[in-house]
Amino acid sequence: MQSPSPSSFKVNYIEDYSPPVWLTPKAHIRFDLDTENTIVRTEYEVCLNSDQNGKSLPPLFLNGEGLEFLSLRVDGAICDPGAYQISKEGLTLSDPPRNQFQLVVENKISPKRNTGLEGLYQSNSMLCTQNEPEGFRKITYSVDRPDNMIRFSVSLVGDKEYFPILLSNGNHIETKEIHGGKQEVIWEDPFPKPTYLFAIVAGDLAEIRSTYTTLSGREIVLKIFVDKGNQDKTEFAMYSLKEAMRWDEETFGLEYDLDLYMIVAVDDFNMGAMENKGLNLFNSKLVLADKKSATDETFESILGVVAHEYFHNYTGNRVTLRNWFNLTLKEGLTVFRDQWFTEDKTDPAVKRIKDVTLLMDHQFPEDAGPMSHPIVPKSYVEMNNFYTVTVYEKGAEVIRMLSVILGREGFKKGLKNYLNRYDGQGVTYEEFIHSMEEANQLELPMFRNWYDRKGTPNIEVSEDWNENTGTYSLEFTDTDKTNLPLLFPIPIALFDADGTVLKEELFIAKGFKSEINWDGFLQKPIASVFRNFSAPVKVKFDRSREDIVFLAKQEKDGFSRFFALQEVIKQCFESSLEGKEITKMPEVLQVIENTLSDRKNLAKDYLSYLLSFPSIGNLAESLQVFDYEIIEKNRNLWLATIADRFVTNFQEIYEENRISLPTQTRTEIGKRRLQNTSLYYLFHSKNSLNRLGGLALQKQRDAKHMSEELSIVRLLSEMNHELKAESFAMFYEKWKSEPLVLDYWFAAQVGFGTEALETVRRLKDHEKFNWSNPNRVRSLIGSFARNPLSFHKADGSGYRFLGESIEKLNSINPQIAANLTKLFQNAWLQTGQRPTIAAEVLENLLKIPQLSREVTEIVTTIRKGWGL
Ligand code: B3K
Ligand code: ZN
Repeated sequence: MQSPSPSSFKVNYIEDYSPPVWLTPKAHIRFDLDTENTIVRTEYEVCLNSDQNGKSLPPLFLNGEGLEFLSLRVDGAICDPGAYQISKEGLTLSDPPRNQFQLVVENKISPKRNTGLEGLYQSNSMLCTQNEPEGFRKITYSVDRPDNMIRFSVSLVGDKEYFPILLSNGNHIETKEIHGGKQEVIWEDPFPKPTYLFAIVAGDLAEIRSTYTTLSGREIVLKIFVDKGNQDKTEFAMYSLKEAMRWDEETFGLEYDLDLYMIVAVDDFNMGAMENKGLNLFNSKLVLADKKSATDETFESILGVVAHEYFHNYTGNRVTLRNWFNLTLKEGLTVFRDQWFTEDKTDPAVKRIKDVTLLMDHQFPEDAGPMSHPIVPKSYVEMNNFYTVTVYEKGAEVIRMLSVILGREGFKKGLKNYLNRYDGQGVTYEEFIHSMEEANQLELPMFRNWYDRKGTPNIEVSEDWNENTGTYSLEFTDTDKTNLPLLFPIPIALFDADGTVLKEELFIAKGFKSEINWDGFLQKPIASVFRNFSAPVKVKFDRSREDIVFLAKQEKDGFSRFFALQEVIKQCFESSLEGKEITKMPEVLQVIENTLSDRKNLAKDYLSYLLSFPSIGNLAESLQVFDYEIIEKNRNLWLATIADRFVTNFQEIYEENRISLPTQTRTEIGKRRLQNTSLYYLFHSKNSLNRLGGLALQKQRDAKHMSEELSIVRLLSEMNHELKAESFAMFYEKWKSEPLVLDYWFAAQVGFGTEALETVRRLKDHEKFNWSNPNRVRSLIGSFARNPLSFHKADGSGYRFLGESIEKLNSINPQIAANLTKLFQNAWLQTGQRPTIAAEVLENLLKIPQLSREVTEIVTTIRKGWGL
């Protein structure tokens, strides 16, 4: 994203970075907690970062936003008002006394009025914090930047009845009773950390306790805190935490470094979770789960996110960032670590399929649109806008490339080197790559360009086989020769016609053109390139469809087989859009038939992916065709053709998997997915639709696992089946008192079909909907805007509705409003009046008085990208 300078908002540029002038190596904060008025008293040891050599001391600036200033003391003496200035951005002490001194500042905040959920805020009856990236300045005055490392101690004072539980980072030091029914709890964190990792929690919560013994024999106490009544939904999160702890010890030799690890579930939370040192805060939807109320996808997200936050303890917390431009240093790396963990704990091919699908469906469009930015952005107005799929998912792909180039053992050596060298410091991606190179004794200069180049590279592949000499060669061309040259790994396999692997090789492409060749081929081999999706690029391989069909049947790499199969479908689908007859496209039926006949050799979960038909959004993105209604119409035709042709097989698969145990094992998860996949096709078969409705409702009624129950609700909704209203009503009756389950219900009603606008308008006034809760907004408004058939309506009604929602949210929660604004990014690619109407909606947003920095930046960037 190019961050333009929208009106009065300041732009931060990477080249302007300079180290902090003043540091605050030690802080003691006392909170007098109250939902309406909390008093914060912060005591800092302040020191100059570098020796000023007798020159006069520079002023000290402390960030502070929306704080009510109360008092300032320097070295114990109260400052008179002439000695400092208070502005909208913070506090300036013009004339610091020495290069080292003590400063005490007092201010007041109101957690209750903080609906943006950044800083200290209230969620139900609990008080909690979210400080990354720049929320700390909404709590107290501070040098609020990640390269200022602080040793914190905290004293929390609160009413014992309201806030029996008072938590912060590190170790619990003591609890004291004080007069007036209050208590004071003191915490101290031995590890220096930036402000963004600071956290407190106060509330009347239930505690679930367990222990974990490290490989070296230390016992760590693990605690999960939830609202009372939810204790029985934490088993899976606790299990996930222990698995993650063990995995990081076994894989990287990393052992947890405190004696206590805490997770708190919060209902009102802007994102998934937050890795505060020793005190992770989680969106409750990523902690609370049982088989009746959570889907298999939710269980897997819990596993991945609990692990992700835990892994940050080293990659992020112990070694942190020098500045926010380098966010991907901790996020790309930690996403890669959590992906690896889940691959080890589940099925590596399935996990890779899910991760690459996410990248292609969300990151590729971001990188092709107005918000495209390198994984290290060069400027930002509001850092919260840069927690993007590019920084996270493409960032993880870049790290993965290193692991392919160096091998997993070489990667482990490199990571150890990095963590040892930079422990306790804030660094950049340069230090990371250097550590990798150093540990492996090699140099990868061009690799660094991945951090600066935006857009998805297009790589053209061509092959050549010389019948006479037996030479077979592959050439790789990066088509954008004006851009920065790259280095990327290409694992290659060459097959003979029987499916035997003749050669397996890791080729490292460098620069704009690279070539590799082999001798001794009496017949042309069939090549599989970029196996397991080895680089975040778009590959165009000019080859026969026959070869792709071959790979869809024979490739041994699970991901690449899936990818080839999808490629066959997409190519044929594209031809059908051009008006060619489906019956003339036998390859799709052929590869599906092959998969079906091979099914006993394949894991159930994996098989369900091989049999899945690409979504409307995925087809649109891959083929760059944005007429969603035409795509939907053709897709339904294809589904019906496949369903009719293989109806007996799908019935068999359904029968074989109809009964599953409600447990989270690979087999049972696979069975549930196969039930859904086969039912999905059966519903598309022309003959069985009506007969199946009754069966589906019965299945919904009898379901023992949320994945079974919800899949019916979704299916009937997507089919616009006459029984869908009954299905929604039944679901609601059963779950009306469980907000997290109702989120599935909201989403299922607006996520499909062309008529979701009316539904979303009705549901936004539903008694269970709440604009202040990010989970509700994401499931209702977000799901609507991700339903291309309704959001991109030709008359612009979908765009207008989203515009109204953004306006409403702008004053409640700007971060959530900005995230929704991003969904306009591809409106420019649409046909008819759509781009004009989208542009008008965005222009009107700019007219809102008090438009937040968050929304302003996104609107301005999109408009600029559209040339407006
Ligand atoms: N680091 C947090 C994300 C913070 C988002 C701030 N808008 C969670 C994570 O990525 O682990
Ligand atoms: Zn993270």
